[in-house]
Amino acid sequence: MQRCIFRRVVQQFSFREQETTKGVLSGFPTTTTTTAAAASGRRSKSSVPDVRERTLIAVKPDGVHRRLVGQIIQRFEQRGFKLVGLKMLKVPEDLLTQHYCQLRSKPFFPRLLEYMSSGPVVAMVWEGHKVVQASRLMVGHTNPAEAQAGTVRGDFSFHVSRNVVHASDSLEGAQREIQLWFTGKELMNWDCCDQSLTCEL
Ligand code: DAT
Ligand code: MG
Repeated sequence: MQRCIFRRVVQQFSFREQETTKGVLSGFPTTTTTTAAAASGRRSKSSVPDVRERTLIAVKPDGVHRRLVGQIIQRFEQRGFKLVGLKMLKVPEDLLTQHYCQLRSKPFFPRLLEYMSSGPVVAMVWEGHKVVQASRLMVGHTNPAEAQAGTVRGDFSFHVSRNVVHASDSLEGAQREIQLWFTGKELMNWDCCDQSLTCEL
């Protein structure tokens, strides 16, 4: 019995080979059955295949300078989401221009680029059920003056030009941004030890 439990935990911790499915790398929800589950014939309780959705979260230069990275990561972990990509970088201007291409005509665009390249950014990809929608709620309104207490922006910032964190605003946006910021090799497919409780609902 003990050996059986141990084997199961080891199986669940094991990394899975990087999948090249567009959806998995991009943030689109993808229906997959985990390798461990497939190997063991195990299915989620509802017999619905595991649905994974991904989003891009980035702690902006002001958040890094103010040592908020840990607290922001903690909120996503606490919520039950899974970290599948993480890196710190000085963001090149061409990446920022593409990332914010929809805002190119805005008067604040040059200042936005200047601020986003003023220091290191911590970029992350988080995975989980409806993570795009949930993370937008967790991050809060674009303008911190209107963000609710309890949200990242509502708790840590007061001005729209220094709002601490970025979160993709739609599935399509998440797909585009993840492909822009991360290569496939930088994203990790792995099973949490509590996979069946948090990821296979
Ligand atoms: P969000 O970051 O909530 O998705 P957005 O995509 O509309 O918001 O804008 C991207 C960033 O641009 C935002 O996080 C901060 C900056 N920004 C938006 N509106 C601004 C404004 N009126 N003045 C200065 N910066 C602004
Ligand atoms: Mg946006």
